[in-house]
Amino acid sequence: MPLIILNKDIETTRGMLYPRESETREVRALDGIWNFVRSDEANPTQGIRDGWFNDDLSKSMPTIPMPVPASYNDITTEQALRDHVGTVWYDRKFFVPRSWGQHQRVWLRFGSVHYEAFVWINGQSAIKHEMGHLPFETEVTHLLKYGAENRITVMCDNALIQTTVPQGKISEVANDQGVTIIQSYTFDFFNYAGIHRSVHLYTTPKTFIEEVEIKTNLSEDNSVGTVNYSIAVNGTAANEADNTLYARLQLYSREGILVANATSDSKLLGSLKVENVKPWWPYLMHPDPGYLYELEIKLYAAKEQLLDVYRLSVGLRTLSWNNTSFLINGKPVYFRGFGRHEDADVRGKGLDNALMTRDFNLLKWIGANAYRTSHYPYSEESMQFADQHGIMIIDECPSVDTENFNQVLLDKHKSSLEQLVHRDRNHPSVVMWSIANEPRTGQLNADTYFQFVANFTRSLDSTRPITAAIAVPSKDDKAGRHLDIISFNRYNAWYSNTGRLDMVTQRVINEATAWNYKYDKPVIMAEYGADTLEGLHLQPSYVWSEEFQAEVFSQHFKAFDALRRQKWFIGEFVWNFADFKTAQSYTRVGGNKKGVFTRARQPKAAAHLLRQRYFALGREMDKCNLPSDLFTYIADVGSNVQHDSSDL
Ligand code: BDP
Repeated sequence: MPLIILNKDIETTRGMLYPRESETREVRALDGIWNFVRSDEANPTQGIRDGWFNDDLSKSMPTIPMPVPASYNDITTEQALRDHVGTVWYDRKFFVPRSWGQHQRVWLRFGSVHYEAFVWINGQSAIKHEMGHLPFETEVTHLLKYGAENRITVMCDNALIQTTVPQGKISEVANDQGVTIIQSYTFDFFNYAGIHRSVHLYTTPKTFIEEVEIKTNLSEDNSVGTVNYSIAVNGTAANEADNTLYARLQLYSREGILVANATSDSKLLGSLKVENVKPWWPYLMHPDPGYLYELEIKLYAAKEQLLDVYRLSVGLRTLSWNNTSFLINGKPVYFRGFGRHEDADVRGKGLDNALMTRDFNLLKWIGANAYRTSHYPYSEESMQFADQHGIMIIDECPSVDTENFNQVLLDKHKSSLEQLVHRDRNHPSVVMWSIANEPRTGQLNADTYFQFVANFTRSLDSTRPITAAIAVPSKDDKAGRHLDIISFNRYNAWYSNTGRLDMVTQRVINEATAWNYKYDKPVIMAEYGADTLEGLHLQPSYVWSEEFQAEVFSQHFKAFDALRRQKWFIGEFVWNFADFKTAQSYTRVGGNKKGVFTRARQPKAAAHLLRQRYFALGREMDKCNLPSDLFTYIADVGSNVQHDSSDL
């Protein structure tokens, strides 16, 4: 009997604007070295029962130093910590200035903790949050000691079960010492855990700008832009009938010139009109991609009393789609990009600005214009980078390999999308929502389940199309009809017909065509690739060698070019940008090696090939300039055979 799934309401997130300093706000990061303790796996709730949050962890047990942000797994040399299942504890002290205790409010915000977090301030419960990769915050004004030292304690639980997003299984199995607890999961990346992104304290005035939602539009000829805004306020001044609040908005160009201004109505809604607008364009689609304006929002109470100031970047662009194409600013887009991971040695999934900056430099070097945040939301800092550099993002929620569809799971899945859309809705770089990776959409319940998930996402944001990366054969799939764009993952010559380079091109063409035939929607190949051990060279090419990866790509390129002639094929995404760590398995040599870059972010041979293709596509479609080092000089072989950029 199929399970009956109900479409229940999901609570909406409040606030969550990225913490920014202004005339009315201060921000302080609590990043650094915290104290850390691993709980006994057999007794994960001991710390709660014994009240470990009531005093410094180090007073009752030995602690070790732990960096924040970082995954804790690879910081020490202990296997027990790397593979730990269950709870761990962090704490640290910090001072709060006396001045923060007057006329303002203080908020505590986590960029993300994987998977579940429990937070105390000075021994008092502050907030609980379930779900990795997404921010959460709470007011701590009443919990802090001003002009004095404070303590923050965090308990983090990495256990994944059938009703978490993503799903996992915990089992007790016999080992040589008795029994042990095993965490298993089907997804193909290491279940890194801990305080993964920055922890901030920030102040706001008593009545402050809590929400800003931006939607942009362009006139048909892209010459006039509109910024529609809606602001929500938190604070008692908002409730006083005689105190009408209003906002003044000023939009500045990148050069700091005021280009539009407006005063809101009392509902704090309105729009700004920008003449001679510079639209936000993707990288290589325009000579000046990623153009951002700065929107300054000033909140006033009656009699011109300035309450709060918040600034955010705004990119003006339009998105539209139909059953054959996806357009940005009225121009059809062809995606050339990657599936990726937030992953690095030592840090795991911890935010690292050096790594993030290197990754964007590599994306631009290789001529990519997009990536999918496979298989969970990436850091807010990386979303800001993507805005600035014109990299289009297919923004994915943490649902991966979802199966055994049930009501609790559906509610959490929807909540993950609610939190994601709420966090990322103002980013021009976000051009599509991905509601799942490789869900088991052949199952009967998948139809209703994904209908609810897709429609729910649409109800939150109707300005972006919805996709999911599907791996079941198109004939079995029951979710595609609820999507706007079909993405499929397939590993020809790797998981199927291993090593057979002669069994790639036609199969890719056939499968993409079958998806389009079934749903009459645009199609993207969201994953293809081959594991490649850096430095392994074998000629003729052989699986795992650098030669093989390049040839697998090349066989796909032939298919993509044939498909591009059918207008509905709109993108190619290599799996993966860089090598990454996975759970231990005999199919993985130190992790998944399908990276075009190594885990240390150096190119494998195929990176150079991919670079030539991505720039060739940019040249053909968007007339982009080619980098001078795209082709290496080989020989002066005469005027009719030139192996340089003029061949394009
Ligand atoms: C795909 C998954 C991805 C894996 C990849 C692989 O979507 O997460 O890493 O396979 O096996 O099915 O390399």
